[in-house]
Amino acid sequence: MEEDTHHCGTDAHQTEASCGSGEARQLPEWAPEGGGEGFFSEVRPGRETDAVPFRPAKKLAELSIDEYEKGVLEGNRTILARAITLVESNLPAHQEKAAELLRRVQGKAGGSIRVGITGVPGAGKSTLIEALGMKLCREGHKVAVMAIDPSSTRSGGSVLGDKTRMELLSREENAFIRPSPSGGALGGVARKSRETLVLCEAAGYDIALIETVGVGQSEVTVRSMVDFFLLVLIAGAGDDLQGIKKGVIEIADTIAINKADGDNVSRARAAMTDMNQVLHYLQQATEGWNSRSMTVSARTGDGLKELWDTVLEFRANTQKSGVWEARRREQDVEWMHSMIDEALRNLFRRDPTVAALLPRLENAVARGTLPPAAATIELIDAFSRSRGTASQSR
Ligand SMILES: Nc1nc2c(ncn2[C@@H]2O[C@H](COP(=O)(O)OP(=O)(O)OP(=O)(O)O)[C@@H](O)[C@H]2O)c(=O)[nH]1
Ligand SMILES: [Mg+2]
Repeated sequence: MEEDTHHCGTDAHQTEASCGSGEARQLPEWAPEGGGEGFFSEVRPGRETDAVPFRPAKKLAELSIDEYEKGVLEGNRTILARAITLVESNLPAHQEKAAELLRRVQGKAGGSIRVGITGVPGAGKSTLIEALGMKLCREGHKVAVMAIDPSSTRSGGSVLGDKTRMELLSREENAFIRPSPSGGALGGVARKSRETLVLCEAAGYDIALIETVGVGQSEVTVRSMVDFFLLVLIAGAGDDLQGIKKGVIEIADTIAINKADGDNVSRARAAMTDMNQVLHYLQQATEGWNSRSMTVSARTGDGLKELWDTVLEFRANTQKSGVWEARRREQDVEWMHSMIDEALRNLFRRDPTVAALLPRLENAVARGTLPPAAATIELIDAFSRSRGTASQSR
């Protein structure tokens, strides 16, 4: 083709060296000496061509709120996933749209059993969620799986929500897996997760399984958004409490001793007995419910039926006593307060007067020339004045 010869290098010098059929080929510098004609590789000059035009990835058309609402309520997984992305976005325009969407679908939410699952890394939470999730899907449920992992911002990706660890479930039509949002502070992650839960429920998911790691504060956050709280432990790792804080045991409605399979069964049973004794002396995590310990194997499926029966028994009991509903109302009020805190913090941080004043005051506090309390008062006053509501406190 004429085009081809024409394009063979823009540099005339190089073209001569390597393009003409009778010329000596220019071999790469690592070519073996004496490789001769039989040596396959050669250096060719780059060539410009428009044969394969560069196509930027197609941007998804933005959906209207009506489209989001309809898609979510119809249980459209693609739109649900995009709605969650909207909720997770930190852009003010997205946040406004997300808030409107949530307002519209909120009435359709609330219909799931919300189960929080915590435990030390490697206890088998994800494996348990996969096994339990598959069982529940087979029984006709729609299962949403979420993860709350505040550390994911640091590691650059969610560990807990790792889909590769839930291979079967991620291919299951009635399951929806969403990794942890990477929202910075736990407060931000928690808000996004609560809103994701609302969207999943509005999309028809009747069971929500929320995984979190049992170290730090995240388990308390998860407790504040679920009905039933499960702690997953394993036997035989030396100290049976495995670095789990006593506080986590105190808020667990059930403790599953996982990996009760193979030659680990008797150790798991012994750990279960120990835990039952511990639980006996603790206050009830949920009013009217005696927390219990049981052995399970996420690998073989042993004990999973008993575990889910316990969740159902818990729901029946607490719904009858009113504790279930009361807890949800409390959680909503708590959620409102945390949203107020977040909104106020954002207003304060984004206020131009505060932003202008802050570096100087921070500096003065750091040098020790201004007490922190005085700096705070000055900032809050400046903030109040700038919002047109001058503080009357002084
Ligand atoms: N023998 C046996 N191994 C299990 C069982 N459940 C999980 N495992 C194994 O334990 C390891 C950790 O399991 P995961 O499900 O990833 O544990 P995790 O608690 O989700 O871990 P993190 O998400 O890292 O906190 C994997 O190698 C699993 O195959 C079980 O019931 N029996
Ligand atoms: Mg996991």
